[in-house]
Amino acid sequence: MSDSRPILITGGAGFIGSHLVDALLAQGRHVRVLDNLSMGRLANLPLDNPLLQFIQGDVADSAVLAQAVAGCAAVAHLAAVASVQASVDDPVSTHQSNFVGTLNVCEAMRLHGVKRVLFASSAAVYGNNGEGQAIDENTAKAPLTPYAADKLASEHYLDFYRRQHGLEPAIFRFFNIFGPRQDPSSPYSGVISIFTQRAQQSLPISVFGDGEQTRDFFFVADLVILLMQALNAPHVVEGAVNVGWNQAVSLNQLLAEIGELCGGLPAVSYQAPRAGDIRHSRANNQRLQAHYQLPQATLIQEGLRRLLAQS
Ligand code: NAD
Ligand code: UD2
Repeated sequence: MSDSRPILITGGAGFIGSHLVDALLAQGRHVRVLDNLSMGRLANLPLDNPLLQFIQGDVADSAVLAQAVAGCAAVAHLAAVASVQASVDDPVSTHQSNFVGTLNVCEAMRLHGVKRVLFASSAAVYGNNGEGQAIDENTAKAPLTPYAADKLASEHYLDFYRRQHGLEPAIFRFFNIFGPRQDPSSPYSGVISIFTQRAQQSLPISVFGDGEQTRDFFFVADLVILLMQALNAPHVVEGAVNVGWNQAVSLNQLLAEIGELCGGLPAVSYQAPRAGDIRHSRANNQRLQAHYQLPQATLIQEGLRRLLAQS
């Protein structure tokens, strides 16, 4: 018999969360979204689908969270202030979302006997360590910002609840995720969302540095395949798992691909590098390969093509 208990997705109105909502609904699962709409948008959700329930609320509010978790089969905890810069500017308020929210998820799950939880951690926990090589999960942690410190502390608390209360946390350290619905509105939004939007609107593009810095870009549809596996797997992988392809793509390569797909580029100017910018970031993904069935990689050109087609 199919499971009619909902999956709770915190942050489900956002970029990654809304794609997970779509995938679960497509499988006939009941989905409950808790989002405060600080960044997420109702337009990202198929609100007319009777399998979907939307709750507008804050993960920092333990009472709201307890209600949202009640009766759920599992939780995907994706709600966070995803902007690193916002955490630098306002550590106290982002801590409420990015750490207290996680603790509230753990407590609510303990109270209601819900075991499985996916957690969206970040490559930010490594800071600058491992730069220039593929970073594995044992690389020393160096959280350089409140965002990174909150993600790392969240990981530790999830592990405490695993040992103490039998929670089943599947912790992922995302590298650079991209795809449709990523919000390009802040200067600190994902670089692909900014470059593609500006190329489509013929607005000038700024590259910070010489454009030879590299990132390990991962298409959101591929990520969702992994998250679905983690929700359904009989057992969770203990410890965090990097999510990247172990592939380096430079910003100049990105621009060349975007130019090809858009039939040209607007003016591109090279500015001073951003303070604290990491030069090269690339995931060692052996743990991911060992524990998950990786989909065929959506390579950058194909991912960009799909993103541009949906923008
Ligand atoms: P996003 O901003 O699109 O999604 C986050 C969602 O959480 C938004 O809908 C926002 O409204 C909601 N939210 C924020 N604070 C909340 C609160 N206090 N209560 C309830 N809802 C709240 O960003 P995203 O890229 O989809 O990120 C999803 C998760 O993945 C985040 O935890 C982020 O830190 C993590 N992550 C993303 C990337 C990436 O490359 N996009 C990389 C590493 C980690
Ligand atoms: C990503 C994550 C961040 C954190 C970090 C961990 C996003 C949006 N950010 O930061 O949350 O997890 O990884 O290491 O996913 N750039 C330009 N022009 C622009 C915008 C950006 O040149 O208009 C450059 C930027 O200076 C950087 C690169 O593009 O060199 C990538 O920037 P980003 O903000 O997309 O991602 P990153 O890796 O700095």
